[in-house]
Amino acid sequence: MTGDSQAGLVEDVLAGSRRAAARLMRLVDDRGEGHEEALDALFPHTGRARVIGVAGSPGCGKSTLIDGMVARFREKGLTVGVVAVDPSSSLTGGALLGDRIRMQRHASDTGVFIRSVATRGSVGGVSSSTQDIARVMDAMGCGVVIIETVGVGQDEVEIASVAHTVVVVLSPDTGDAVQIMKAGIIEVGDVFVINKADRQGADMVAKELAQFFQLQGIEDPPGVFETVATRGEGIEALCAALVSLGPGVDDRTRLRAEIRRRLAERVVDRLMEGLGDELEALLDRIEAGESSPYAAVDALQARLGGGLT
Ligand SMILES: Nc1nc2c(ncn2[C@@H]2O[C@H](COP(=O)(O)OP(=O)(O)OP(=O)(O)O)[C@@H](O)[C@H]2O)c(=O)[nH]1
Ligand SMILES: [Mg+2]
Repeated sequence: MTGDSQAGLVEDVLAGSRRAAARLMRLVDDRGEGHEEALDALFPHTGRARVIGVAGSPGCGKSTLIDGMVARFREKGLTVGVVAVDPSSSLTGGALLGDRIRMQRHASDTGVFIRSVATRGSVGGVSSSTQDIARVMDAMGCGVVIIETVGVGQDEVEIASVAHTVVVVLSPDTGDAVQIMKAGIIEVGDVFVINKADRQGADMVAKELAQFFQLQGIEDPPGVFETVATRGEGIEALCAALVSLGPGVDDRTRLRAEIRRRLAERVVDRLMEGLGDELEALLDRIEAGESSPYAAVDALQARLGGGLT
């Protein structure tokens, strides 16, 4: 893509074009040529959207809940972006997408933008693409961006650095509460939802959660909402709370963490690219026991004239 057409693309995104946004998101997700420049150009126009992370075990009802949340936010006149992080789509080629995203009723609404991304084995689960796509939605004027992440553990912990507010969804299906507590997720949850409140055991989950907050000596425990996402019950109260909540982590801290991560990624990419064929030779030597990763980094650093320190 030429610089010119890319600048045009960015302009169109800023003007709110859905087609341009879809193209840019594809470029970003593919890490295509010029995506970094495009993101840089968008960067000053971002930071207005309220980013809400929705995390919880597979099947706890996140997508169904988000579907209801989208409807509520739309009623309030907000445009909404949804990014569904799909850890399996790198394997299935996104074949499961239709099953995962239960938001079809919003498909024809031009005030709603839904996009799925693969995590591609990113360490923290929430891939850089996710954050970048959320930024594109932000730049195109979405008032709210909701990020759905699957799994328990790292994914949710990283979501805290991306989202203003993290909603942790539990359900009475599987010893969910215990699992979540083990994974250290409590710390990142600004709001807790016990979904599938129509099922037996929901009260038990609520009790366990309350006990946990008490045991931890948390004086001002986060809000806990019971929902039946399939019937849209409890979602209004949840959304009202989300709107009234201040950001969980202060904006500047989060922004700096994001910039730091982005810089680190690019530095690593550039260095690895810069090594070119030398990289394979280096790997050969380390594999043969003639060098070590540490020695290799020292040698690289020396070559950069201390430029890494
Ligand atoms: N009984 C009951 N079932 C629900 C409720 N919410 C969601 N479900 C059902 O639970 C199943 C999973 O719902 P999803 O919304 O796809 O859950 P998810 O957490 O997004 O799932 P993954 O994206 O695969 O992790 C579906 O069959 C839903 O219809 C609820 O409140 N009560
Ligand atoms: Mg889902």
